[in-house]
Amino acid sequence: MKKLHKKLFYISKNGFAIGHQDATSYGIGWKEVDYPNTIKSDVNDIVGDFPAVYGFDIGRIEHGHNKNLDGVPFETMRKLMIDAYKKGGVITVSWHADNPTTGGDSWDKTPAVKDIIENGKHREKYILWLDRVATFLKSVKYKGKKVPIIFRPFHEMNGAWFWWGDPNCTASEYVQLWQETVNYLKNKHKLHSLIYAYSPNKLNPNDDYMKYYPGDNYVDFFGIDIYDFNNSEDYKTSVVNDLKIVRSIATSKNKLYAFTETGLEAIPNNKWFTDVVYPSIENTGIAYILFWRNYTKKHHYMPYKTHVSEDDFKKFEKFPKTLFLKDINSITD
Ligand code: BMA
Repeated sequence: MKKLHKKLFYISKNGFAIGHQDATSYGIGWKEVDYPNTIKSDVNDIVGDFPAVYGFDIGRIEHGHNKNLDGVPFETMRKLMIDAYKKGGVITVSWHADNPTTGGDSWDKTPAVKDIIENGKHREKYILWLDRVATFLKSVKYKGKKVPIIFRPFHEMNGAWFWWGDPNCTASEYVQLWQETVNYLKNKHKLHSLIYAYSPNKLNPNDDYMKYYPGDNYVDFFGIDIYDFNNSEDYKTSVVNDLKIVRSIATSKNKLYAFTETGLEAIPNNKWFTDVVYPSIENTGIAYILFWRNYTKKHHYMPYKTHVSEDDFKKFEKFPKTLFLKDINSITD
């Protein structure tokens, strides 16, 4: 974990690592199972290098299912995490947990946080869920040691779309859930290979970035999620403003920070990476930027071969601060 922290620090001094959610699990027109003995990624198919940061989501691990909410088998996920780590990549994990009160998904807004914190009526169930999370994360090992992971649970809590978001729980319930989760994973499971990342969504005018902050002893890393909803001017303004806030808070606490989720769905603007993203993040000091998943031709956030943004992404890759897998290997060697 200290090594990962150091690595992220060096990365942030040289530029920012480029990340992709489910980069090697699937892409447009392919799945990992179709390539049993090779590691494939849409990014690599375009620029001849892999992402430096690998996002995975463990939603449904809580039930002991063998596939996550997007159909990725946990066996595959573990294999891909270890492979990425072995090659010098950074692993980050989000958790789109189902609603423990109703059995619905993460987007089921029925209040549930109050039911799973201490003395809540579904507390036991939540403890079992955490046991399953811990068992899986502990099983991700390379050369006998646990792979360090940036763990980003209960993200975008200032938005209204998840059961752990505002107004579906109070800030103090949220803080309690976070603290109890961290304590349980550390004390009961001796899981010390996680860097805990706090990542609200884009700040609306009256939002306070710190409203749900669980405290310096419970958060190691800061982030923010901002998407471009086909309004690049708004996006740029938010990215610059919000990352300034994240930077000043993180720096004052001596912690690192990243742009933990972003994207423009289907990337119809063929200059988006070079004209919109790069200038907005160039001087922010982030350790990485993570683009969301490539699921279908309508729902993807990285280009793929033949996509209109392919050339723009190639230019983006050549920019001095964009760091891919080969770049971060040379930094840390
Ligand atoms: C969302 C969408 C969903 C997906 C979820 C978790 O942003 O991509 O389709 O299930 O993330 O990966």
